[in-house]
Amino acid sequence: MFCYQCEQTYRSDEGAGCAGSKGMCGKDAATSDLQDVLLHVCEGIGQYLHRARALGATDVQADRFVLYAFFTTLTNVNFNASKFVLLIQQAGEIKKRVQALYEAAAASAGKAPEALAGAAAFIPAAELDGLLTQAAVASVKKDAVVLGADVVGLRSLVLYGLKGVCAYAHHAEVLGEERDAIYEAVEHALDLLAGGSEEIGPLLEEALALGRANFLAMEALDAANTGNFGTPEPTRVRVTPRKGKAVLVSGHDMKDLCAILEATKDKGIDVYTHGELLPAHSYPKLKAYPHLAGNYGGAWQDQQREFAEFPGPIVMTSNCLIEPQPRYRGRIFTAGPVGWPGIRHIENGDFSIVAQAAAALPGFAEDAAEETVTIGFGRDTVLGVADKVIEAVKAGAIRHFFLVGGCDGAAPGRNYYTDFAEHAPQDTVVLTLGCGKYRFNRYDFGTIGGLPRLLDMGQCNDAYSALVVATKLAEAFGVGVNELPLSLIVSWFEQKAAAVLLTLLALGVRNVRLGPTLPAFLTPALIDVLVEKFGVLPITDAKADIEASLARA
Ligand code: FS2
Ligand code: SF4
Repeated sequence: MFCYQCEQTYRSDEGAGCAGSKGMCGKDAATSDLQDVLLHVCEGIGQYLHRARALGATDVQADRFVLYAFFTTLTNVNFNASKFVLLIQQAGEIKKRVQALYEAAAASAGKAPEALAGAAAFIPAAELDGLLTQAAVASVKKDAVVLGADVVGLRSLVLYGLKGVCAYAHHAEVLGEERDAIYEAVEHALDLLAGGSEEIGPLLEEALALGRANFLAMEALDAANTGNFGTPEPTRVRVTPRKGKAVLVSGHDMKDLCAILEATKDKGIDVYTHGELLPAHSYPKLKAYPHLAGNYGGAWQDQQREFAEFPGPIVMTSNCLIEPQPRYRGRIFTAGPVGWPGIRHIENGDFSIVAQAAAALPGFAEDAAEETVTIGFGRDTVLGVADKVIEAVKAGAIRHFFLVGGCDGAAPGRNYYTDFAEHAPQDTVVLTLGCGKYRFNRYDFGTIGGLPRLLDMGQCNDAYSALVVATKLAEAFGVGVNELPLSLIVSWFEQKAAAVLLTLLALGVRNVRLGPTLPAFLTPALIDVLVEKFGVLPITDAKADIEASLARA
């Protein structure tokens, strides 16, 4: 195995990357290799889909499969080797289908179809051993000696950005929102990766194209969430448990959460959100369920302790899953793209088994003293008070906005984000999103100009909401987004964050402070490009970065 797609990848003086028998996340070598093979077959699917589309033929089922397949390979999603064997066989069948689609489209157009090599011509073995032998052709490092580290690093940025796009687009798709332009961009990127592109320029262009596609994916997900569950509104959420039977739901998937609320309705069972599902409490149709009781625990990296202590079943609907521990292995379930060997997986959105498990487990014996956090400051809420905000900025009451958002993780350097939010001066507003907020969202930040100083905008994909707000405020002030008194302090961990970073770069947002460490797949030369061409700034010290941000404004 070789994998360096996330922030916690193994690092040493000799270089970075998880290799050997297991990655830092717990992904074993066979699973990692099978994920590479699955992505390789999907690249072949993309080669045919890309050409078929140029001839007016599409296969939306194949596009949807690619989104799902890519999602399963994100960090902390699916660790189940046998699932990947099945997905690879499915991908092989879909590849045959889209090859026929392309050849028929070419025949109708009176053209001879191209005889495609590489991933398109790859035939996956039928058995596990054969697939593992084949995995070498699919490794991200396979052409490293010939291509050089910069090209391999940039190809990796494209691949990982594509994973993020696919994950967000899949979340939107299951809620009924699809964009043909996203499928077109995904097919284009797959074809480029399959073609073994060796040029820095086109690869950089592709990374930016994926950034634009990711903006569309986040917009589609925003439309999916608000269309199905209403517009987020400011909401106080209980973060301490109350007496009674309980289910805990983690991940990002609002559709699964809604199905769990339905499955447990009127049964005397409370539903708690965990991690990136905290924003669910601000959606009117979800908060209307009286048994959506509160939020439990913090960000994903603390789950082994928190899940062990939770007195009911747990459902993991997307990343980030860590190896389930014996104390809760028997009462954790996976759904959607998530999987772990031996852990029960919910198919087809039927969560009745979860309700049964909750009824059989003890639940919380007593009410804990009530504590709350306030969330729900999405684009509509913030823009609803835009006049107040503009006035406060013009009057000098609000000096600056800091968006401190992104992923959390276990790396010690992540205290930077706590320090940053804590030390942001009183005349500044802190916007936040993603699971990184758990580092500071229980602190009392007070108010400013009648507004809370900490505004929680939602999940990591609600970077869309933040971009809409920034664009509208820039219009109101008659300046560009880069001229606003706004600094972005982004913490990355996995591939969705890589996609969000590409979106910021594609939209021309400069001076994004990125940490806690820079991606291991980016070489010093590629980092120079990000710094010089796009104004990306590696984080340093929280107080120094605050001062530098304010001095720039
Ligand atoms: Fe957090 Fe993990 Fe949201 Fe990332 S729960 S790091 O996948 O997507 O952010
Ligand atoms: Fe290592 Fe991250 Fe890959 Fe897991 S996902 S194997 S921790 S680089």
